[in-house]
Amino acid sequence: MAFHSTWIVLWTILFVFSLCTVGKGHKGFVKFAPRLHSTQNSEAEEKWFIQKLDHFNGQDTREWKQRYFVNDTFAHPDGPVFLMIGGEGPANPAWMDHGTWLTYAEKLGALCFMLEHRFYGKSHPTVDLSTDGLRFLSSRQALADLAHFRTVMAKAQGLSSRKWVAFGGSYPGSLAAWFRLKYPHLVYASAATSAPVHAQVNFPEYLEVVRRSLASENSNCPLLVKKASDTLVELLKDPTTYDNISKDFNLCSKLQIQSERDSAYFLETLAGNFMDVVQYNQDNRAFEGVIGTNITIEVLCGVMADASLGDPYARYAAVARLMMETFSIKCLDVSFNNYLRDMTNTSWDGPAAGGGRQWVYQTCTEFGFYQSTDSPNQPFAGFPLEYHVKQCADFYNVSAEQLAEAVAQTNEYYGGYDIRSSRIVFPNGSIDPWHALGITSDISPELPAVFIEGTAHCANMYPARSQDPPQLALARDHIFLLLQQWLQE
Ligand SMILES: *[C@@H]1O[C@H](CO)[C@@H](O)[C@H](O)[C@H]1NC(C)=O
Ligand SMILES: *[C@@H]1O[C@H](CO)[C@@H](O)[C@H](O)[C@H]1NC(C)=O
Ligand SMILES: *[C@@H]1O[C@H](CO)[C@@H](O)[C@H](O)[C@H]1NC(C)=O
Ligand SMILES: *[C@@H]1O[C@H](CO)[C@@H](O)[C@H](O)[C@H]1NC(C)=O
Ligand SMILES: *[C@@H]1O[C@H](CO)[C@@H](O)[C@H](O)[C@H]1NC(C)=O
Ligand SMILES: CC(=O)N[C@H]1CO[C@H](CO)[C@@H](O)[C@@H]1O
Repeated sequence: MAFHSTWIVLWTILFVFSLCTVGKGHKGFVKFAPRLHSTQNSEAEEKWFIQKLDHFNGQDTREWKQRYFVNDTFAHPDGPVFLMIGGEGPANPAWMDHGTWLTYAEKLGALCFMLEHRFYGKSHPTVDLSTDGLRFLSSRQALADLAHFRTVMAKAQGLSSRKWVAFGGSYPGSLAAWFRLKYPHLVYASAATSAPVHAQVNFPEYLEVVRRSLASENSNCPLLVKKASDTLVELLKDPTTYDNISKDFNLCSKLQIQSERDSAYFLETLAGNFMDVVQYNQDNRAFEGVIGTNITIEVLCGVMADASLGDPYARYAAVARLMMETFSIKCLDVSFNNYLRDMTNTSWDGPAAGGGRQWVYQTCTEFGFYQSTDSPNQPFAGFPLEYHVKQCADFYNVSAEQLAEAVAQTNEYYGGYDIRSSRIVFPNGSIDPWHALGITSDISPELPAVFIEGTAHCANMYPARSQDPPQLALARDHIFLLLQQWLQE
């Protein structure tokens, strides 16, 4: 199977087993991130909640069905209610029988719900993904969905006097914090893991953290990556090298560079190998049906340091081939035009309907978060901010000015780093590139941060295992103690 047709499937399945996924809007990353090998059996049954299409227009009475899951195994009549918030991909039922939140639920006697985010997975508010319909896709509508779900469920099941606690990792981590911020009467406390609460159009810090995380493995590693990337940028200026490049990186068809976006897309795809691996380094994600979890920073930096493979450029190509092998991808499609075609397909069966089209829309209309190469303190090259911003116009007719305005409004609405609330805990991992937009030191005793040295994106949410570093186990305990203490107040 050629990479491209695989990729179409991959877009769709990528998110199936992910909860903690911000960053998968990144295309190169998306191509390699899918690590799904089997469908997990979960006992949790799909349930459906009648939801409003537009919470902010009383005249609009349209409704749709939102998917959710329940686990009442540990529910105690006086216990709290836990609500896991779905994010930018299908809600994965594997979280209904795995994950640290369930160990908390067991100790605290909690009833557990997970609500899928509108426009992702099977929760389809509109007939398709046309840009016109996507105006109902926003974090504000998603929070109002949560509020309505909380209100109706509490009434229907007699849970109004219980303390509700929200959980989420990554973008849903931000939603967990904002749910508590905007609806304090409905949610008593929140655990907002690896939450990028500050919206920012340009996010060059992401690759700076990738650099630091690679260096923490091998101080030479970022330099080798930089040499390789710089060599490739030079080669791209000379079309006579394209045959060789196509062979080295196992491209599906001969490389064609007609515009800057073609080279940007190619370079970003290759950088995506490293971004993906750093973001999820050693996270215990196998229960989600994820494969390739044995590809770590250590493995990639090992390849980059292996002189027997040739110069750094040749080693960089070896990394790309290793990733393709790991994810059973026959060849790499780096055509920007194919990407454009897929991202503008508005069908629910389309190649980007697994979440790519929706999430990039949210970045264009709310968050930015573009992982550009604009910082000098990182090893990659060739995909500047403009390349990302232009996609907002190409995919959704959103201009650079509209994007900047929307991102400013997001911070105005939620407060960014200056969030004012209480009983929200913000765990962060030191090697997770997303921590740069998160809360990394205590705002107040009521808004504590929990620092986890040496862990990646959302590490504390995954199931515990014996080889976890002690600081990760301590962080899980710390979060539990905070929740327990708050619930006793
Ligand atoms: C609820 O979680 C427990 C603990 O992981 C698990 O044994 C049980 O199967 C789960 N129930 C459902 C309905 O998912
Ligand atoms: C392509 O690679 C071959 C050997 O692998 C080398 O001899 C040749 O000079 C390269 N061609 C170009 C245009 O760089
Ligand atoms: C990762 O695991 C797979 C399957 O177990 C194995 O085939 C592959 O060689 C491993 N890769 C590395 C780099 O350890
Ligand atoms: C969108 O994707 C679907 C499913 O892959 C396909 O059948 C359809 O032809 C595509 N639409 C366009 C306009 O390309
Ligand atoms: C794009 O947006 C502008 C206004 O922002 C509007 O005038 C124009 O008609 C839109 N184009 C399309 C194709 O929707
Ligand atoms: C990497 C990082 O930003 N870590 C921070 C997480 O939060 C703690 C506070 O608990 C900070 O001290 C760390 O610097």
